[in-house]
Amino acid sequence: MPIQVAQEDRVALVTVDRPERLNALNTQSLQELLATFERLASDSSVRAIIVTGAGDRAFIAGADIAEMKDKSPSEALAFARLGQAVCSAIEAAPQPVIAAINGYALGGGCEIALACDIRLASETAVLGQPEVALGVPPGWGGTQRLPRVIGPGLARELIYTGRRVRAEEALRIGLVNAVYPPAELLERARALAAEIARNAPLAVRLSKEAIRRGLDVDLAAGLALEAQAFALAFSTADQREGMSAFLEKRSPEFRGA
Ligand code: CO8
Repeated sequence: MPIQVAQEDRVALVTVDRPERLNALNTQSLQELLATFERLASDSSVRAIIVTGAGDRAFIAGADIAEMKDKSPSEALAFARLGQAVCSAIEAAPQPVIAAINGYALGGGCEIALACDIRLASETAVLGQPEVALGVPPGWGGTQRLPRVIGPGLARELIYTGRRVRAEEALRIGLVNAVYPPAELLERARALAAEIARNAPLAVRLSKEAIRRGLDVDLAAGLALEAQAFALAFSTADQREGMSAFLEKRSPEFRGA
């Protein structure tokens, strides 16, 4: 199975496991990834998700070029839509998703990382959108999410040149949040996921949704979304628990309700 899922406490670890292809995604692995995120979305025991790649060389080296090469335009459209559906499922997952980028994150691999809420990289990570060197534009959201993450000027440069970016530069331009030695990456991702998992899950979920939907609308509409999310939280037991615990000087016990 190209996609492995393990759960420890309240954190799910999703591993793309095709190391002999540097974890490049073919149709089967995309379908499994989509099914995995659909399942995790409705699993309230999961409070945060980490995505990483098997082995020590690659996060995901992109779409599987061998499978893609002979596609007709209509087959390519279906393949683009499948990859986009995976990215949208990651982006819309109720739980925050952390990309632990343990090596190459190129093309579709960079696009999967861009769909995640938070990107952490190992010192060996290499990111980029090399599609134009293969005769195609990005197809799984790179033209849309990269400008939203690093700004349109740099995104244009990276997409038009196909230039690869190493971890330190990725950190400088805001493409990743932090860089760690390879041996520490997963441990750091787990610690971050655990920190998120300690908070009220519905409040985290409402925050994620307000940020995601707010990025696609103007400020006034975004603020209206935020006010609605804030009000909605006041219908939860966790709001009462969180505020009571503060006033009673104790740790809250959130139930996700
Ligand atoms: N697809 C298929 N196989 C791959 C891929 C890939 N993306 N990447 C690596 N592999 C395979 C290699 O072919 C090789 O196989 P073999 O051992 O049989 O020769 C094996 O993995 C190991 O790779 P290398 O020998 O090339 O390892 P190197 O260390 O020399 O190089 C690189 C590592 C730099 C990562 C190199 O493998 C590389 O450039 N890979 C391709 C990266 C790339 O261009 N990715 C973007 C692909 S396009 C894309 O993702 C578009 C997504 C949107 C699609 C839209 C739908 C139509």
